[in-house]
Amino acid sequence: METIRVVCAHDCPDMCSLLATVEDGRVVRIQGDPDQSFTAGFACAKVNRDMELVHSPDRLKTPLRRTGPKGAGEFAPVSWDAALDEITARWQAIIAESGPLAILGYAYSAHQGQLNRGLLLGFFHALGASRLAAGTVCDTCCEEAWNLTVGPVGGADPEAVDDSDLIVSWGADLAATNVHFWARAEAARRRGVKVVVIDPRRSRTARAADWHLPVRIGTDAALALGIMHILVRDALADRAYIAAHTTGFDRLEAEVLPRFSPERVAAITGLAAADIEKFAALYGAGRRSFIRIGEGMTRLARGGEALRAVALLPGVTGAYGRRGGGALLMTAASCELDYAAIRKPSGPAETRTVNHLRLGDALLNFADPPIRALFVAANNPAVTCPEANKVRAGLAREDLFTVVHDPFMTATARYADFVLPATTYLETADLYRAYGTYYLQSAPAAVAPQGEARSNFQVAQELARRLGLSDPVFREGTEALIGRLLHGAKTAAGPLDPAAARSGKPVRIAPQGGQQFRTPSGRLEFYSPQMAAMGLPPMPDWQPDPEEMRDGARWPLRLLTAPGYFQAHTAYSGVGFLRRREGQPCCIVHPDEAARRGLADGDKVRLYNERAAIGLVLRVSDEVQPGIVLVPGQRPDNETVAGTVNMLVADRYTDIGDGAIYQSTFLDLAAWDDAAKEARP
Ligand SMILES: Nc1nc2c(c(=O)[nH]1)N[C@H]1C(S)=C(S)[C@@H](COP(=O)(O)OP(=O)(O)OC[C@H]3O[C@@H](n4cnc5c(=O)[nH]c(N)nc54)[C@H](O)[C@@H]3O)O[C@H]1N2
Ligand SMILES: Nc1nc2c(c(=O)[nH]1)N[C@H]1C(S)=C(S)[C@@H](COP(=O)(O)OP(=O)(O)OC[C@H]3O[C@@H](n4cnc5c(=O)[nH]c(N)nc54)[C@H](O)[C@@H]3O)O[C@H]1N2
Ligand code: SF4
Ligand SMILES: [Mo]
Repeated sequence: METIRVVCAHDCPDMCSLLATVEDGRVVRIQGDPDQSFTAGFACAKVNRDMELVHSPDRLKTPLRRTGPKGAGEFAPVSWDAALDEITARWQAIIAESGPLAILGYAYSAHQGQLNRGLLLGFFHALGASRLAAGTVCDTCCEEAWNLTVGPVGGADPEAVDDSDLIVSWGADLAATNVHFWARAEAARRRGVKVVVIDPRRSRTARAADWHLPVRIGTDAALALGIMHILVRDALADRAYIAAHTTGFDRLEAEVLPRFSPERVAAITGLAAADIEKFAALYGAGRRSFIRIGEGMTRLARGGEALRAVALLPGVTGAYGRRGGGALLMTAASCELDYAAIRKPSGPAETRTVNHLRLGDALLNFADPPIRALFVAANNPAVTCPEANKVRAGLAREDLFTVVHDPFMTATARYADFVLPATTYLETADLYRAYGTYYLQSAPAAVAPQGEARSNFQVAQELARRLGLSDPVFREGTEALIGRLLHGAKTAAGPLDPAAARSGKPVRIAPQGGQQFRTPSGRLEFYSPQMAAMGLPPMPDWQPDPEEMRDGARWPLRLLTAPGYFQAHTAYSGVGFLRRREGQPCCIVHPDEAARRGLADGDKVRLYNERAAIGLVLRVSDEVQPGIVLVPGQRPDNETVAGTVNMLVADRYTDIGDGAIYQSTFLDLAAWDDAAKEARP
């Protein structure tokens, strides 16, 4: 028996340090590493089961070549050499006829290691293929809005929450998605610090908090501006901090805030004016109030504006200047590795880009040249991408040559011409830096690749070799490539010591002192000249969105989407225990909405709009308010009654960052009709 120090590579802000116990080449136990102070002692409920993910009977064992129609999931095993030779021969023929832009590499974040995530991107960069504008399904809206407000720099250190005097979880279900931060927040509560949750639904986090403000979906900008209105009115704004560290507050104060009286904000947000007053007083009294900003409020048409307004609040009270105060969206921007060495080894500076969330559109509508070859890794767009039916129509194109690299036979892989078995992170070595905490750590593989699985890293190098790409990064080993990443590396804690980074132990890289601002002015920007130049409103405001108003008039319910507790997208669907713990894929409505339709808890229901109809099991609960249907997680079709939630979602962009607008989806609900099984409107 051996214990190996590893790092959790799932897409999660915590980046836990883990101990893997290995016996006879098998992972038999996963625990939190007690030597890392933030994630100390425990892994989450999902990763505690990762031995079952690594050794799942559902793992792909060999490469597969399609034998049936696209999407049917009929395949026969082939050798790696045969698969890679045929893939590269097809690509060479496509490049000869249509150029490299006819190829799209669609690789994302399921392996958070810098090499396993980055080198596939580097391969497609060097090839000059159409380039993925990645992450628009996830965080580009919130990230860009933060960058335009605070600058490309990490937020408050989550460990500083030990010094906070108020904790606000704004649009984040911390008990599900950020469990180690939540553990710290709970410890603070035991010391008497108040925890407030601002979320349209009574999430697990909201239930455990001191106070839950059930804000109406998409109205956070109005709430934040209303709080600022009261802070100004009651002389709770820190004028010295505003003068020294911010720009444009005078204009916001004169031109925007007067319109956000508590009464108007109450009408917009659905909160009581008295509660808005009470929260503003609490926030204004806090010297070190910590806002953990989630992505929830940004997954809708005007999400960028919402994030900007919330991220400006700690500038009004000066909380940004004090340890334990401020706001945390992400931390990654403060860890400056030489990412380009891996992700952009060579290749044209500019090529055609494909927005991650518009894969369906790219596959169906791009011309000159059309996308003729698609390579998907660490991503399951047939389920997780908006307009999932458009994605599938694109994947079903007979003239599209598709390769999917994944540890499991996913809904996307079923459409592939070749499926390649991928390792999981426990079978790979890599260098990690967190995006929700200030840590960096290298880690070895815990066990050898299972079956014939190969890592993203290895596949990138083998494809590059076969295509004659000569960049050294496609020949070097992990140690050499980690050296490239660390070259000149800077962190919020100063220059990075390469020996520490390679030691396999967690390295803390947290900033000291107050929040830094990396905007063009070097200040927190209430008024953003950059945004004015981009044709965007330079100051946050709140207005109804015309398309949402139109769809809201047509359909009685609005979609609320939130991460599953025992699932993260589809990444754990290979673990039977977690599937059962998450329960049958469901949607949740308020008792009034169920009664109005004569529906009861446990009924199979049809969720539909002009785009599609899907089938889920109904749960009835007042954790959501009337007018909302909550669909937790993105469960694949083989688990649902029919279809998957993103079939209902449009591929429109958010106001900032071209992100996904899951929650600008409007729909209705009816009893499921077994006779009409198909997922059609
Ligand atoms: N309706 C709705 N849709 C959403 C969201 C939402 O809130 N609501 N959230 C969005 C967000 S935040 C995100 S990030 C996306 C996530 O969307 P995806 O990136 O598609 O996420 P997963 O479903 O987890 O797919 C990851 C795949 O990678 C595979 N995998 C795991 N490890 C490796 C590896 O090392 N190598 C390779 N090659 N494959 C690996 C897994 O088996 C899995 O099939 O979904 C988005 N979609
Ligand atoms: N267990 C689990 N953990 C995960 C994931 C997962 O799927 N499952 N996904 C991982 C990934 S890829 C990511 S990007 C992160 C995602 O992390 P986040 O997107 O920050 O997810 P949550 O923390 O659940 O925040 C979403 C919350 O926002 C609320 N919300 C929705 N709309 C609004 C609104 O208009 N206003 C306000 N105030 N709140 C709103 C939802 O009800 C929900 O509780 O989590 C990561 N961790
Ligand atoms: S909390 Fe996040 S980082 Fe930690 S073990 Fe779970 S998924 Fe991994
Ligand atoms: Mo994400």
